[in-house]
Amino acid sequence: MSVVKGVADSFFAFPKDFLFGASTASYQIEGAWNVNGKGESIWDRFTHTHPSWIKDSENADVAADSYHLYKDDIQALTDMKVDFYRFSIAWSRILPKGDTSLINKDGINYYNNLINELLKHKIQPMVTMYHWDLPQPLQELGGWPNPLLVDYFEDFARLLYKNFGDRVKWWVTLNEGAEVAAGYSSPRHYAPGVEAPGVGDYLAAHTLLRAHARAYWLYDSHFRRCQGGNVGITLNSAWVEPLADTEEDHTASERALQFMLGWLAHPIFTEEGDYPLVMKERVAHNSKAEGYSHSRLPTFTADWITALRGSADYFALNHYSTLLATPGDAGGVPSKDHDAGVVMSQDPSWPASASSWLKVVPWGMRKLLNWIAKEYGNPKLIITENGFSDQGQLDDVGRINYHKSYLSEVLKAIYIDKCNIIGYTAWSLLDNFEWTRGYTEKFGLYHVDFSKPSRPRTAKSSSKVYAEIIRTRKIPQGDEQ
Ligand code: PNW
Repeated sequence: MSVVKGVADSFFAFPKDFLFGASTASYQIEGAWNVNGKGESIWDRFTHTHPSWIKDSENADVAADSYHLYKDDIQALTDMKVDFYRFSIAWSRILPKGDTSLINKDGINYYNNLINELLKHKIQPMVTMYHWDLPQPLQELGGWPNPLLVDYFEDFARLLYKNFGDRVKWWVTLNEGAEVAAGYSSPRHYAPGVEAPGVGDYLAAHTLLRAHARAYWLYDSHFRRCQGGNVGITLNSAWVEPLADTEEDHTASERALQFMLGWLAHPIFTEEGDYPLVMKERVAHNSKAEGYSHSRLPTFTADWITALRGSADYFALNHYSTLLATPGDAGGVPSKDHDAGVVMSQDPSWPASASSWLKVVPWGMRKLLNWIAKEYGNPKLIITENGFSDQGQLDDVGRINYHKSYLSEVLKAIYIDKCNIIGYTAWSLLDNFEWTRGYTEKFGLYHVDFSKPSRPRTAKSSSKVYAEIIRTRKIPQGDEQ
């Protein structure tokens, strides 16, 4: 094994056309929450109404102020010579009411300026259409559980293709639908904080999937021929390892992966389409036992199963950490966790980060990439997020070791396992607002001084190592001290 590791690390360079990028999301960095016509989003509402639900009672009203400082961000990207920059569009900056009755010219200008400045520096834009900041007026209609949002999202996507599609060749419709859906499951975790576990989350995901498919086929039928880009969807998953090497634990880990990743991936990336069979069976069974007249998991019509199948040009994956699985009672009744029936844990010997959920388990990356390749026919795949949190120190050895060790597993997946991986994105370019953890956990390759009104950016050691990896297409050897 150590021979294989040595070979992979020192002799294998990333393929010539492999893409390296860095990622951010609008609410986490932009600030300017109510500036120049921007409407309110569910995260503005959530942080303003429930400061106590955020670890440091903070919000992202200003954040890294990238709305005003985007040129500094692009300078950082240029210094690292990344191939692309993944950022997201604040829906409510462009459509303050969520619908097309009001188009905010300033919002269009902001993203035009950002895209043009990137291209000037030879950095490709990768645009996430939706990274969690739903316009509040659409939440007043019920938010994602309301199937009408399929139409609203399609209108939003059309506006983006029309305004930016001449220059944007990489689109991500939605970031982490499973986490978006969690906003309709438990009150304190994610906006909008609707408490309807095992019901609201399934309904939200059902709309999210159909909204994604609409945006995909809209591109395919009206824009692809002229614009020639790629449309995908970012899905997130931990790797789930059996707690013990027993048949039950193997079955539990497989089931956990289906409930976590298969939930949104199976309808899009398998030949048969639809939700994973194990999900349909278990949710139907539990729903019946709980006295529901229907399964809490909604049903797709045959037309929707067809529309969802194949609705992605590439697989976009966010991956950070690994969990251990054994069968058992989890979650309240009803809930998705209870439906999955898997008790999850982490090995206390795994190195920690500043985030309780994020343990450093590089081999989980390779196992997950292999699971995806096997389950979904080895799709073209871009890792759209992978990263490490600490307290924000400039000499961030933990982050350097994290990226080096995870990237070396990516190399093994490419060369030894023949997984079709074409790109990697570090989360994140900048220290930013880490949702309900506020500013207490830092993921940036660049430090941001949030105590200063000018929000200065400073390169951390990791940004220099990442630049070196990008320049040489190789992982430098040896552990950081
Ligand atoms: C991602 N998990 O969310 C998000 O896309 C980013 O906005 C966020 O800042 C980043 O990860 C770091 O937290 C995740 O439970 C949500 O494993 C949940 C998990 C992982 C990532």
